[in-house]
Amino acid sequence: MKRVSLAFTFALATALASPGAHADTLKTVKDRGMLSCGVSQGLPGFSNPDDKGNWTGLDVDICRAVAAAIFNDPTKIKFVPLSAKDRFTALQSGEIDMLSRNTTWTLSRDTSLGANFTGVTYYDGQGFLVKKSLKVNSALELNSASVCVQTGTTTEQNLADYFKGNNMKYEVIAFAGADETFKAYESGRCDVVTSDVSQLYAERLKLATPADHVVLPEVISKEPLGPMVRHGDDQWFDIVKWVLFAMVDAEEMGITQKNLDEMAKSDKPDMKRAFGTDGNLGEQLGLTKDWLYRIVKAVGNYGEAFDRNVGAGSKLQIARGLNQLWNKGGIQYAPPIR
Ligand SMILES: N[C@@H](CCC(=O)N[C@@H](CS)C(=O)NCC(=O)O)C(=O)O
Repeated sequence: MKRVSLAFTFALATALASPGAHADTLKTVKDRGMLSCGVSQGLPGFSNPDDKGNWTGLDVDICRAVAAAIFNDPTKIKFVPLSAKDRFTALQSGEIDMLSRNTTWTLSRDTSLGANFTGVTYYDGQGFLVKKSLKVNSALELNSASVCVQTGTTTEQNLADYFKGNNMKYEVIAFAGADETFKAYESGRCDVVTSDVSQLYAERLKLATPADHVVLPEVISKEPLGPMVRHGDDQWFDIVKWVLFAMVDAEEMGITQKNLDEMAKSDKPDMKRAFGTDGNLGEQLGLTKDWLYRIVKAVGNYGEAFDRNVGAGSKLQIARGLNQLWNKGGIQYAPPIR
């Protein structure tokens, strides 16, 4: 079954990723007057709608930053909620201009899906969530456990690798959506649920008594999460890539949503380049000279977006950890704006 769907995906990717199929995405987006951005179906901290349909989250802010850079208006977006399984076809078919949905960058996704990852918005890894009452302290104590997992994810594959690699038996109980997966776990259909650690923290908040559940210490994989665009449009690839870099570089340069107007008056050469008061770097991307100003005004720098959505200023309370800047002990690093 799995093989059939992979072959099908590959054929579809090849058919749709033909050069020129969606070559001028920037023009398409401008003509439409709106960015179409693929997100999750609801994951607090990353992409989550409230009861009025307003989306917030770190992944959502990446979409908003791209819209701000193009339209100087972060609301010119149509959010398209996608399951793990459907996310890539939506990108391939042109239904969305970019995917910003807690998606792990892997070799096969970079190649056979006909897509490009534009960077890493969140360095994650896979973990396990169990009920405290189970009295398990380590994933290595999970031999013979039943495990709830979402289909169409790297999670499913890592789970198999981890149990095989540690000579442990397990029973998989797989679901297409996150809600079903976590409801099944909560109702006791499985002993443990596995997913990217950030998503475990997010989903735990939705459980009846979050404090009854604990994330085990093992992180069993690398899950670099980032936005994706289609192959075949280098300008669009550059735009989505540099919007994230602008957010990371802005943090490194000390440019914040609050001090933006002050910083924009700076005489320093790197500030003048970033704000477009010297040179035309934004225009080289197909945007405007004030592209970085627009981005930071709309969503803040990377650290601000992180804190507000998943970090210290959010309900998730996730530590910066690996997602701290490279010169502050983490691995977030953006090439220079010059
Ligand atoms: N990062 C992994 C997992 C992504 C994933 O879909 N995780 C689930 C686990 S919570 C999720 O986000 N579901 C939300 C949804 O289906 O809307 C991948 O790219 O395959």
